[in-house]
Amino acid sequence: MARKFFVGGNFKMNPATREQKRALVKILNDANLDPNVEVVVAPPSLYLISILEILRKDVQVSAQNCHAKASGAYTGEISPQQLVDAGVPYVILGHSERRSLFHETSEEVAAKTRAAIDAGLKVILCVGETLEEREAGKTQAVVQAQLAVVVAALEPAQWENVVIAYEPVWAIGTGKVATCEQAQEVHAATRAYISSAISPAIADAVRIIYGGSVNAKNCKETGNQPDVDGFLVGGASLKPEFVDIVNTKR
Ligand code: G2H
Repeated sequence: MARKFFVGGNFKMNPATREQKRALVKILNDANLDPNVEVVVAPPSLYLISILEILRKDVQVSAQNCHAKASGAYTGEISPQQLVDAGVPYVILGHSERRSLFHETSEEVAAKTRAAIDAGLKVILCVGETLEEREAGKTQAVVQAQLAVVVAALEPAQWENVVIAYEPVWAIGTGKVATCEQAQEVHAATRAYISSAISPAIADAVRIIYGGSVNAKNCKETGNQPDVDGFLVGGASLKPEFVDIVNTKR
């Protein structure tokens, strides 16, 4: 089954002003984007609704996080139900910055993933190893342990609403991109894991995208690997070169 190429832009806590936000949207609105690519941008929650209103309709919007509960006394949080009500189709969960800086455990990520999908969202689920773990030969064990908790939390059919983002922590925002061979190796092993843990059909259909210092120069080689189904882009999603990354396959 052909998997649709997926390119996400994770703006993180950027841009700094509403004027810069409008300029970013203008780049996308004016761009000639490959229609065969699913494009999703994830601005800070403050900008979700205003970006939805001005962004071209063939580019979707994602939140960068959500809570597992539908409502309640959780100061500072946003629920999956609120995102659905606002017309937001995607949420990024388990980003390494959430795991490390905000101490989110794999169990919390799995609970959020289940709650988000139950509420009607699609999830960009981030996994990845630290440099120390890679050097200890634990890359696949770490990635599979992060995924195993989600496998246990979801019904098999819910995986059609998940895009897995492999983001080696050592490559995030560091300029040290994984080689295309390193990315392909982890993506292929992850697909094999999904095949044995859930089913071959789900493994064949699920998109596994790469994230970590992706830019317009390094996207082609990695994007052409058989198990790389797209990218989650951070820093470069704030620049005009994001359009070139969306158009990797052209
Ligand atoms: C990894 C990535 C986007 P960057 O976090 O999720 O960011 O491309 O800046 O490494």
